[in-house]
Amino acid sequence: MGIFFSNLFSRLLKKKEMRLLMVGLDAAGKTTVLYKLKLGEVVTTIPTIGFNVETVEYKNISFTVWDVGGQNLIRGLWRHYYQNTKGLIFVVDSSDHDRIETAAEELNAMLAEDEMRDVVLLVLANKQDLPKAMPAHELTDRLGLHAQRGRQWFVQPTCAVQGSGLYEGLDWLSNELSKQP
Ligand code: G3D
Ligand code: MG
Repeated sequence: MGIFFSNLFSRLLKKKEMRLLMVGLDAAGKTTVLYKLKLGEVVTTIPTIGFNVETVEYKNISFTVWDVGGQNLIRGLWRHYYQNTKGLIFVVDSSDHDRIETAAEELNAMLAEDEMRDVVLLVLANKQDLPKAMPAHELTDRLGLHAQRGRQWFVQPTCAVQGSGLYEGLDWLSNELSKQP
């Protein structure tokens, strides 16, 4: 799996630096995705209480990962990570009907930030293996993605524990980012 993803990102290695953020509610599957990619050592840091950041550096590409949801007080601290972000990966637990609205609010609040204006959005519709998983088209609706005019976005169904869909999603993202000047 590691080599698979390394090859995938080779297009982006021509760029000077590439910062990708991966966020989503807790238990969406972000850490699982990060480990599945096997790009390198996952480093966990806690910049402040309750704000846990995982990072993986792969050549000139950095992945920065944290949980969003219900932490209005620390939202301001996230801005530090927005700078130079080219791609946002939003991971959602497709089977979590109770929290899909919260997920939508968090996603839209982040996309409304000035620094995120030109960011390309990949949504990983994770946990598709679970019986009550919402399909991609329903998540697209519930997340309000059609209102994202002028932004490149894509919803990829995934099952992070099996690794399925991750390649396809990241291939799309890498392709979009390599088109950018
Ligand atoms: P987070 O980093 O977004 O908080 P994690 O989420 O990666 O820690 O995943 C939370 C739980 O969801 C984990 O279960 C993990 O194994 C599970 N999970 C992740 N992706 C999938 C998936 O695609 N399908 C299913 N069925 N489960 C998934 P545990 O039991 O370890 O808490
Ligand atoms: Mg995690």
